[in-house]
Amino acid sequence: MTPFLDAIHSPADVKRLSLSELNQLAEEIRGELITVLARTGGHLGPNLGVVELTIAMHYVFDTPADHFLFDVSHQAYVHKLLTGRRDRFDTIRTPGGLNGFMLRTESEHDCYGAGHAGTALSAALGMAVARDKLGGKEHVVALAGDAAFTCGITHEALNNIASQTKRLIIVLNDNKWSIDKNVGAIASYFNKIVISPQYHRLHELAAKLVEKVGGKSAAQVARKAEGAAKNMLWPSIIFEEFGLKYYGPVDGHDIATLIRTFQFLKTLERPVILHVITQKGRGFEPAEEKQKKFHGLGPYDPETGETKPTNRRTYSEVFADSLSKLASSNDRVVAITAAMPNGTALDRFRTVHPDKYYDVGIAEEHAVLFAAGMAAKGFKPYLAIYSTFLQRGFDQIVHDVCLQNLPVVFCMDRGGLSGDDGPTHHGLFDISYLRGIPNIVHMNPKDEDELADMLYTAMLHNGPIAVRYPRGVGTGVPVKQQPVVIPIGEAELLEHSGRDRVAIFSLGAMLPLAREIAGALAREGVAAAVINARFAKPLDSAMIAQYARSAEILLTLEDHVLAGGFGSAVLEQISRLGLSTPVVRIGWPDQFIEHGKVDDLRRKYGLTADAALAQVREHLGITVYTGSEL
Ligand SMILES: Cc1ncc(C[n+]2csc(CCOP(=O)(O)OP(=O)(O)O)c2C)c(N)n1
Repeated sequence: MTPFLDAIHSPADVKRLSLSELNQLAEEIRGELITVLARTGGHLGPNLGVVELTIAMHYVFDTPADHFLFDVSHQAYVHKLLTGRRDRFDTIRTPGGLNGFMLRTESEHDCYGAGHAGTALSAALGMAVARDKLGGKEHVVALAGDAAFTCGITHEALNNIASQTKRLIIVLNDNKWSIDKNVGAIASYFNKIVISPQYHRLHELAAKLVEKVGGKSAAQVARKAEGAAKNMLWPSIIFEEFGLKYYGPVDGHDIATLIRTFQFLKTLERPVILHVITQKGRGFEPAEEKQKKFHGLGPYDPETGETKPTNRRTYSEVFADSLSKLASSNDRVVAITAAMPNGTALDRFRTVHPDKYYDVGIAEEHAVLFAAGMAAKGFKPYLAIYSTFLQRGFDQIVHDVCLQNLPVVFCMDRGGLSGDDGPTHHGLFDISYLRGIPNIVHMNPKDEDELADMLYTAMLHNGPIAVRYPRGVGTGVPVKQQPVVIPIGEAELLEHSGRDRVAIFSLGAMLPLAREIAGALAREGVAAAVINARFAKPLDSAMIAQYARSAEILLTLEDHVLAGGFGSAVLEQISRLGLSTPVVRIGWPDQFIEHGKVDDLRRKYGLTADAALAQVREHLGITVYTGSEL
């Protein structure tokens, strides 16, 4: 039974509720999050932590006139529930359903989309300055987690805010957690504030105030508390040095305090930061106990929080275990993550080699430079960053690693379509953005065993090198005890007949699709060679030349955008050879791909055997009779 949540069709409905009803609403939202996400998966812990905070924000401010920007926006589910999307909430992260992040096209209440960390403050400042220029009165509120303050851009924004606007509200949602424990000096600093004796004194004052006005409506509380709020809150220094007024820390689960605080902050004519303390996973015991697991996960049991165990190792796990072995035999091998020990599986490496493991925070640019520095001193840094997040380190890859030809290994997890997370997380651009840079090598393993070989190859390679592997489990092939070196730029010829009319160049984990296509062609009497291309750079020029001369058509397969991708590289090579062999390229089109199930999206966008076969047959002039023509 969710009577209060059922009655919320827009933020205006939130404003009609009394304090006790708002608290009841919070409980109903918690129940909704726990039951719906048990089926769909999603960011349960972060959202359970911001239930009261989001309710209070919608109670005090008026979106869409006022603007809320959520950093990463993985914690915006409550916002979605309060802004007219409750009826579709059970579709979240499912094909055709609500996106798991803020999306400008999804609602007028989503003024700014996100999925990557550290963007909220800068974008909010831009909106505030635009408002000031246009003479607007609306409020701009940016909510960012404590880990977002490990991002360089957050600090670049802080440096800029006070000189640009007088009205901007920043909410620091401090739950001590990134996905793993938050790391670094900023995390320790926030912790110092929270455990200071003043903080406890402030909380006693806050509690007394609530007691005094108990029984009155939240609106009355807010008005009465306006003056008192000033005394309740305690200034701290670091943000003040940036010219922002600091308030807090306040209890992020106390709706009354949050409401009166926002009412007060709203009246100020200066940029402010409110430090709010929340508990990640609040109200669901398994999530309170295992913050890391419940940050973001697939379906689970809504009673126990149990998830189905997988019996195969993921690519990430094979990566981490293989790297652990390499580090055991080589003192120079170190592993670096930008706040993703869990997602990249480097937490397994950390257990074996704590002294060779570095978590630098959500700071990808810094991570690349940090790796460059270590490489310049003779170390072999393996930098594990999702393909999509490495986009942020582009200049550092060009200017620092590749220009200086430093032996950094870029381990790009989630290379390819990421599925449920959607366009902010698909790793579909790294071949395009890397292959134009001199000195770099770009490798793509066909399976887990080849991933181990490539990591070994990278260890022996004296220059920048990248290896890209997909999300999730692989084919389940056994990984050899001792990896072997793969000659740089050498493709692997897997199936051939000497009379192949088609040559299928398959990149990475597209190999099963290549074999399926070859099998279908064989049944139609067309011989096809299957080549595991392995390298997007350097290409195996000899293999391409051989088949461009002997076959009637080349087919390239990649889990990457076609523009500037592997197939494009093959075309360039054929052009260099002065040949005109047709190349059918299968990959993602020139548009952002929505969230959904990988297989569904592959069908929709033509990354299937049928779609490839149709194009190949057309080139070969083959007509397939299905019987329906008769
Ligand atoms: C550039 C970038 N790197 C890494 C991530 C992966 N990531 C998603 S949420 C998150 C932690 C966010 O922590 P915090 O901002 O404190 O919010 P919380 O989940 O604790 O509420 C990370 C590292 C990302 N979204 N963007």
